Amino acid sequence: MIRSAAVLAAGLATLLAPSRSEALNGCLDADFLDRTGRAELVVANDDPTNMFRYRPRCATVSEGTRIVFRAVPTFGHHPLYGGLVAGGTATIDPASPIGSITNGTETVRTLVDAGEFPYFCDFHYSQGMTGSLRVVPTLFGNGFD
Ligand SMILES: [Cu+2]
Repeated sequence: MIRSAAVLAAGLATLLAPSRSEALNGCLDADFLDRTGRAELVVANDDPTNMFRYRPRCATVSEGTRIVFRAVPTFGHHPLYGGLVAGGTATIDPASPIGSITNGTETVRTLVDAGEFPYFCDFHYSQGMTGSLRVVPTLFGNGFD
């Protein structure tokens, strides 16, 4: 009994732990805010002291969370793309569920599948306007996972 509980715990730890340990878009493991178990998360560059910073920059959410991306003043000023910034080069990931958001002030993306999905502002990524969202499975949720 104890043994099977330990195996289960190890299995859960493996399931919950990100498979990559390197920081994507400057998001170290310790930077990720736990926003699991919520229906919605707002990501916005609404810090009045630094408009080139997403809040939250790095967050962990559950599968199926609605991500509300909000731009100040608009995404025309801060075009957002799903993709990776590494070595000073930004690369759009065409498979990212975040996709591209280049106009308007608000867009919703529902992150259905588990994984890590980095994103960046195409104009200001070199100034640190980058972030990453980790999506983890919903355990004991609707029974369909
Ligand atoms: Cu920007």
